[in-house]
Amino acid sequence: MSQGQTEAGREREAPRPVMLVGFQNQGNLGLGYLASVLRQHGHPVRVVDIEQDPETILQIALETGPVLVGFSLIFQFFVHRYAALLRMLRSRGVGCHFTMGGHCPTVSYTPLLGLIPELDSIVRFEGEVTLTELADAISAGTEWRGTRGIAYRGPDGIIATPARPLVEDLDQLPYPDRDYEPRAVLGRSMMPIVASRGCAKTCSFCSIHTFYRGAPGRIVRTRRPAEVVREMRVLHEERGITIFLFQDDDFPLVGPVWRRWAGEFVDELHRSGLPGKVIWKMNCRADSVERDLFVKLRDAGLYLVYMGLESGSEQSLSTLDKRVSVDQNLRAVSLLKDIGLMWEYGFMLLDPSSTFESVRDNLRFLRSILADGCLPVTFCRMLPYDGTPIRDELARAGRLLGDLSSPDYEFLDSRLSEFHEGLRSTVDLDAWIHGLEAVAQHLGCAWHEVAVIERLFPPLPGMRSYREELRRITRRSNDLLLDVVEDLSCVYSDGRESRWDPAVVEGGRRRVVCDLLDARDAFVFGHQDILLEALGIEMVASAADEPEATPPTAAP
Ligand code: B12
Ligand code: SF4
Repeated sequence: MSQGQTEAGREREAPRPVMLVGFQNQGNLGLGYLASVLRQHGHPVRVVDIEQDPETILQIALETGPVLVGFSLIFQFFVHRYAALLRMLRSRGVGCHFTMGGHCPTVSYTPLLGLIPELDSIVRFEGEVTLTELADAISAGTEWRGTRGIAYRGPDGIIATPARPLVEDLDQLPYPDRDYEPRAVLGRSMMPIVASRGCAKTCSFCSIHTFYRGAPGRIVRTRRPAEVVREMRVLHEERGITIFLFQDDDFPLVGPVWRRWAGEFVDELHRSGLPGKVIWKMNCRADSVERDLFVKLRDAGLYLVYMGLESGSEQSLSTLDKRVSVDQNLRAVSLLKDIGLMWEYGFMLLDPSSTFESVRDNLRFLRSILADGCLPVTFCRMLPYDGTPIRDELARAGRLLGDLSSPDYEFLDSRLSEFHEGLRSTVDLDAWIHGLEAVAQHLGCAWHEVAVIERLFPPLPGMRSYREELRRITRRSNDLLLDVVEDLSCVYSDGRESRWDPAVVEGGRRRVVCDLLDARDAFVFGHQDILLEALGIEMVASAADEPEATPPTAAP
C-alpha cells in the first residue's frame, strides 16, 4: 500500500469506525500509531482502554458500530482477560470482524486462534499497513483473506499469509495518536515517544528480536534526529509536554553509525532550544554506557536511563545470552552515579540455569549497586515468553511448564522451586515489588520526583537532607527484603530453620511505606509554593517567548 489513500479508502462513504482496544497506562504507542495511520486513510477510530469495565467497552462497541475491533495483546499474561472480553462482546451482539496484534499474537498465532474462537484474524508484525488494508477490505466488503501479514482459520487449518515487510521509513508514519490526558509528575506532563524500532541483539529471554526478525526488512530502523526533535517540539509547544519517555527497544548509541545518530540528535536538541525546558528518559544496554557520550546526552536533557541489567551472575548472563558481563553492569551503574544521572534497572533473581550460588551472586550484586540507598530493590523470575529462544530450548529439554498466560519452567535444582514458593509465602512480592502500590513503586516514584525536581524546578531548600532521608528509608527497605531473601535461600539450600515470620516482614514493609509517604509529603507540600510558582513562571515565560504555546495546566 502506498502512504497515500488506498483505492477502497477513496471509494468509501461515511465509513464505520475501527475500534482499538488495549492497555493504555502511560499511553500505548502501538495503538497510537495504528490509530493515526487508520485516520490518515479515512477510517474514523475509537481507542478504548482495556482497563475499563467490560460493560462500558460493550456499550462503546454497540454505540459506535465498528467495522472491525482490533485488540492489542502486548502483555502475554493478559490473554485470558482478552479471551473473556471477546467472548462477552460476541455473545452480546458485536458481530463485526475481530482481529488482534502485538508480539505474542505475531509469534503464537496458531495457539491464539485456537484459544480465542471469536477471533477472525491475527495481524502479524508491525500492524500499521496491514490493519489499514484489512479495514479497507472489510469496509468495502471485498475479500480480506488475501491481505499480507495476517493469519486466520482456513478450511484445512490455520493459514498465515506472507509476512509484510517492516516499515522502511518510520518518519513516513504520521505522529502517533495521543488523544488522552498525559500523566504528570508534579505538574510536568509526560508522553511516550520512539526514535527507533527493533533491536540488533539476541538475548535468549526476549521476543523483541524474534518479532522483528520474522518479517522482511531492516531489523533496526532509526528515525531522522531532526524529525524526532520536531515531534518533541510539537508536543512541548502544543501539549505542554516536558518529560519524554523514549520507549525504543534499545536507544541508538553504539557503533559508528548510531554514535553519529546520537551526536546529531544531541545537536538537534540544542538547536531546538529544548534542553533546559524538557527532559527525557531512554532504555539502553549496560554496555552502551560510556562517559563522554552520556555527559553529552545528560547535558541535552537525558535525566533517566533504564537498563536491563538482568543478573549479577556470569552464569545467568550467559544463559540469558545478554553478552554483557557483571563487571560491565557494575561499571555502567557506577558511571551513571558518577555523572549524576538517575537510572532504573530490570533484574531477574531466578532463571532456568539458576543455582543457589547464582541467587547469592545476584543478592551480592544488588547489595553492591544499591548500597547507597539510591533505588529500591526490584527483581523478578525470568518467564519464558512465546517467541523467545529460551522458551524453545526449555521445551526441547522437556522443562517447559504452564501455558500461554503463565509460562513457567522446572529448575535444574528442584529446591529452587521450593525456595521460590517459600519466598512467596513469606514475602508478599506484589506488595513489595510488582503491584501498583508496591513499596518499590512508591520509592521509585519518590526518587523519580527528585530527579524531575532537580532538572525542571528551581533549587529547593532542604533537598540535600530530603535525599538523605530517602536514602535512609530506601536502605532500610532494601536491607529487610534482601536479608529475608538471602536467609530463605539458606533455609532451602542448607536446611536451616527460617527466622522470618510473614507478619513481621509485612510490618516492616508497612513502616517503610508510612515513613516514606510522611517524608515525601512533608517535603513536597512544604515547598508547594515554590513548585507552583515555578509552573506559573514557566507559563508566563512561555506565553511571552512563544505566543502560540499552550502552557502545562496540571498542578502538583
Ligand atoms: C512501553 C512499555 C511499557 C509501558 C507502557 C505499555 C503500554 N501501555 O503501551 C509500561 C511501563 C506501563 C509497561 C509495563 C509492563 N511491561 Co512493558 N513494555 C513497553 C515496551 C518497552 C514498549 C511498547 C511500545 O510502545 N512499543 C512501540 C510500539 C510502536 O510497538 P508495539 O507495541 O509492538 O506495537 C506494534 C505491533 O506490535 C503491532 N500491534 C500491537 N498491538 C496491536 C493491535 C492490533 C489490533 C494490531 C493490528 C497490531 C498491533 O502494531 C504496532 C505498531 O507497529 C515493550 C517492549 C516493546 N518493544 O514492545 C515492553 C513490553 C511490552 N512489556 C513487557 C512487560 C513484561 C511489562 C511488565 C509486566 C513489566 C513488569 N514486570 O512490570 C509491565 C506490565 C504492565 C501491566 N499491565 O501489568 C513485555 C511483554 C512480554 C510479553 N510477551 O508479555 C515487553 C514486550 C518487554 C519485554 N520484552 O519484556 N510496559
Ligand atoms: S533484551 Fe533488550 S537488548 Fe536484549 S534483545 Fe531484547 S531489546 Fe534487545
